[in-house]
Amino acid sequence: MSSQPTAVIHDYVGFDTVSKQMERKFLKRGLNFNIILVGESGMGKTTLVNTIFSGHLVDSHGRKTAQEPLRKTTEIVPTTQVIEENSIRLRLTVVDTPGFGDQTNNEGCWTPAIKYIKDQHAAYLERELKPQRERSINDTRVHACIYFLNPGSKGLRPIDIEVLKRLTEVVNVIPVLAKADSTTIEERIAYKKRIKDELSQHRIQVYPYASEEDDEDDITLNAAIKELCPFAVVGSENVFNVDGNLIRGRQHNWGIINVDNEEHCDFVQLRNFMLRTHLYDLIEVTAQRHYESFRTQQLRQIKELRAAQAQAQNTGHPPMPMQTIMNKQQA
Ligand SMILES: Nc1nc2c(ncn2[C@@H]2O[C@H](COP(=O)(O)OP(=O)(O)OP(=O)(O)O)[C@@H](O)[C@H]2O)c(=O)[nH]1
Ligand SMILES: [Mg+2]
Repeated sequence: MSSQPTAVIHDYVGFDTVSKQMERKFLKRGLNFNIILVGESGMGKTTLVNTIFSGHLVDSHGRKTAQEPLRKTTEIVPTTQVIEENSIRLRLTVVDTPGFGDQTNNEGCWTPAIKYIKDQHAAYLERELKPQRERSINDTRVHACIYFLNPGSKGLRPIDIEVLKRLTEVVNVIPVLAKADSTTIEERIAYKKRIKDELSQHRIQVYPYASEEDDEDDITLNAAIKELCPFAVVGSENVFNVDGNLIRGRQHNWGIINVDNEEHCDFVQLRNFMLRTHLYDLIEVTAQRHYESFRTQQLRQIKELRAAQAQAQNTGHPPMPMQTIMNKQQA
């Protein structure tokens, strides 16, 4: 069989406008970006939510002012804000979770966070499998998980290893060194190195992952991110007036640590990494790696259950509705 010759078109066709078309679709639809915060109790998760949203949430946590002490988080709390930049709409949701680690038995402390992540995958799959699919599904899948490490610990504790192993199977995990203002520069450097070594020793793969599609720029950028990891973060809801400039920070005996100063901590680098340089990749990797593996597993189980049902039907039992099958799998 002879192969078809490939015609070469020399005239300008204009398909390069596709990027403009895609941009217009994006503008219309907007983006959903969802982050979950997980880690030991008292490590500053709720404070970081308030730092990200610039202290607008004081009231939603039952407090009148940022000076009142924060309560321990006892349930999953998603907070959403729509941000618009150059007519691109970003629906940013940050999910706060109850902390763990202060009980003698922390068995299953990861369950609420993992369940939340899987529930969002299941909700997405359910809508995808509807006979009449929606044109665009409201994406509540979790695109990034910020995992808080205790600066007072010598490195990864057994509980961190256990939780991180489970989380990295279902979501893009970004580890952070919590309350970094309680460490000296030397301690931070040593801590970061130890965490990197231990992550590799325990084969815990945190985000970003190397991809065959990476070009030189991606490789350089990801190497810089890997170097910073775990990001040393400081959260604060307090604003100080320093020489006429309002800064968000924490007061110490020796001065004020400025949350937004890249020389004081990595908060700005973390925000830029998630919302500026890797926003789209985090969304894409969630869909292609984490959601895809959830979807494959679920569909395989549905197929197996269906087969078992067909067999049961032969013995006179009615078929089980799809929703019941999916609920059974989630349980
Ligand atoms: N020094 C320092 N203290 C912090 C930082 N972030 C939060 N804190 C303080 O740590 C305490 C606990 O903060 P939370 O934000 O409630 O901690 P959490 O992780 O949400 O705790 P749970 O809700 O119990 O899981 C509060 O007194 C905060 O002001 C930080 O970056 N540095
Ligand atoms: Mg909290």
